[in-house]
Amino acid sequence: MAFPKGFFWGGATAANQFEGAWNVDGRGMAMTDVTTGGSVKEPRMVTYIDKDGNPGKMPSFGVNGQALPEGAHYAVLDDCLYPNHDGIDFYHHYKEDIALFAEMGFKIFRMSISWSRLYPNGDEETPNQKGIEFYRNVFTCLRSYGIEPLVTLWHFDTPLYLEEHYGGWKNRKLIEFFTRYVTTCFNEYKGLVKYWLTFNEINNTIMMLNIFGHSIEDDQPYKDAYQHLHHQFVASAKAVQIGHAVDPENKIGCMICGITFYPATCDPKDILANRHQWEIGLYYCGDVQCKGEYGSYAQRLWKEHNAKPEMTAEDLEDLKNGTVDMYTFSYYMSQLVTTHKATDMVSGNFSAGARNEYLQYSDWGWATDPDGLQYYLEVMNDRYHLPMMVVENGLGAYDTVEEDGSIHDPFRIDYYRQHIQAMNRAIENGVNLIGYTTWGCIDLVSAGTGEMRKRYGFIYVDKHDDGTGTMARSRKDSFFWYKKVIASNGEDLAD
Ligand code: BGP
Repeated sequence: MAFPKGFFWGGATAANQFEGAWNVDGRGMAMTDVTTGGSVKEPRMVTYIDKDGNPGKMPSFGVNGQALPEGAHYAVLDDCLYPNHDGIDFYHHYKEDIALFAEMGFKIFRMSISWSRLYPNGDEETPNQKGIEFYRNVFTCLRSYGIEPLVTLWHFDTPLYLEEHYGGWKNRKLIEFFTRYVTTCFNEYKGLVKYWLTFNEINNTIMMLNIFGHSIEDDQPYKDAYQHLHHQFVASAKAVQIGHAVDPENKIGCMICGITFYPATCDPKDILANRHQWEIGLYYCGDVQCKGEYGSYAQRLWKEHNAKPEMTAEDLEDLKNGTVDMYTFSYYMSQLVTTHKATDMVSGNFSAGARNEYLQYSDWGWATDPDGLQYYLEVMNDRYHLPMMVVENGLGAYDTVEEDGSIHDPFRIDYYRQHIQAMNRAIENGVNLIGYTTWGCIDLVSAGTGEMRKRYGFIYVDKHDDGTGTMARSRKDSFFWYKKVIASNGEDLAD
């Protein structure tokens, strides 16, 4: 096998999906705290109190702040269940969980810092010491096992206060607040954390907008998305500069939601549409973060929606000086792009387009496509010439606990085997891949649907969608399998 010595095998999580303790030790709220559970058919709902004091709900569109009805404010309602409130309570189980990761042999563990645990409203001058302490304890615990922390600074969790009172990332002020927050992180965790990611799946804002629902004629969501992204690009570039200044050892990456798009037919119009989908969905963000400037096609994209994102000369300077050290991405599926009317459509959470007859789809409508991972790795390796990490990949599936407590998940093992083989081929073809952190290495709350039963973990957590469960942890068959994979540096993929 081609995996280099020192390859970072591990797993990935996000604060809002697994920490729980949503209102403990001074933590402020994030959007996920006012978002209910859903399913593959039912959207998650964001809850609020309207201007007349009546409770209300609106479908949650993706991960970023959304406009409330005039005069309303976000609120936790008594009769709703909010799965992210408890997550899997990593906050109180971190020692046990990290011991299990160590038992599997993890070299790296991806987690995120909850911004509102450090800055509850987001615009304070000084951080919440209890939040700082919690992450210091977690990082110290990881290090005691020789596990390298890989820390995402923003994983869909802008403090709710900033969403409500500042309008979220459309507002330039957020750059300043984010900069203050990350400066605290880099200073406080100097020597404990070396690997950082700025914004998780930064491209979702524009890619999902383009794939789903919004009428192409309606310019406003696009204008907002481009402005929002520009602010995040500048914030990310500033974070990179600060991170390097605090500790030149820091390696800071971008994080892109990687979907491999294919043209559905050989009609040249489909080939072109597919190319444009890569531009708006994948390159738009990757180019700014890796190359330090907007791609030439950005002018065309903005023009299509009469967008003129406001930016200063200093911003452009910042983008140049804040390019990332590594390209990281999530990979779950490929999708088809076509200009023709497709009759057989995929519908799932966060997946869409025409169905690919050569692929199998998960119960949540995601196409399993390991070749797509190889393709993606090879394209992005050529484009950016940076070290790469696959920082999310996995299969959300139902698990059954047998009477004796065992959990047999051969489908998950098979999925990982195929994707590891695909990474192996990419490395043989020259891709500079340095790490792999599987998504939801321990079961956690789904971002898309808010479900617990969409499970990804090697470690099962006894927590259910109705809020019940003991939170007990147990090892699935895949736990023992992944342990062998890591011990053999990817050589031994047998059952
Ligand atoms: C990515 C997110 C993760 C994670 C994953 C799986 O988009 O970065 O937070 O949740 O997708 O998605 P889901 O939880 O919807 O199955």
